[in-house]
Amino acid sequence: MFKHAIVRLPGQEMIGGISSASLGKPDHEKALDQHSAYVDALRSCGLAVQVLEADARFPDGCFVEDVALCTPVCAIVTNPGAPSRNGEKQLMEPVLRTYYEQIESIISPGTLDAGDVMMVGDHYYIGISERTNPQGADQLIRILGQHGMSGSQIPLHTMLHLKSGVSYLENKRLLLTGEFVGHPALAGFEQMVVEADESYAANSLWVNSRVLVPAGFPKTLEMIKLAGYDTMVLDVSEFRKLDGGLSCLSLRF
Ligand code: CIR
Repeated sequence: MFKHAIVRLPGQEMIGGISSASLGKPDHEKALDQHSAYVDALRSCGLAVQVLEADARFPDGCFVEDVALCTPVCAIVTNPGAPSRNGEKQLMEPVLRTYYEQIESIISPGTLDAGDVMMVGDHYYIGISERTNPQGADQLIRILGQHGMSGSQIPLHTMLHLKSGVSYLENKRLLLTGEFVGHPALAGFEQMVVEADESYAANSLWVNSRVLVPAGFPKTLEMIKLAGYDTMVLDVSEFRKLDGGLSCLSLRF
């Protein structure tokens, strides 16, 4: 169960965030409303949510998930792979120190975005992507090993981040799409396949027995409900315009 979450408000500068989505520029006012509903949803799942202020230097700063991996025993500050985002790690480290005694770091030439890291109990799957290189993943696996946890690598071919296409819904179940369907590294799980026309909804988020699902994906929502989960639908359209989704908007631990 998660007790805490950290989020960062989207600033006006988000309109200059990195995007490959071709969905237009995000509307900042709308993004603030969606973010506020997201924070309320996390609180309704029992989390104490710390809301950080936006920092004008970082248009993508609201996607806090990428800058740290928060495990039950230590936090690992990442070394984000996009140059415009790399400095976000310096903002997060002092915040993490208020929760964790043990803080580790990924260092250059290793790069790692924690959107590429999926926690399954004490094992962590690490996507090798445009943002996360093998050195970064190796460092993370070494750090996890030092703290009694483990990790393994999954090379990505089309997805931005590992969790853009696969989410762990606990109970040995994965919600996945595209290149992850039938992937041998994920063979030990029950696979709930998200259809290609709803692939964005593969980034749904398990939080303390509830699953947060992005608005606009009825087939995926129905599948998650049918599997017995309590669901909550949230509109994150403005973050989708920047390739972000439900998981990217918080650190949960
Ligand atoms: C980026 O390209 O870094 C941001 N525009 C979106 C980050 C989304 N984060 C995630 O999937 N974990």
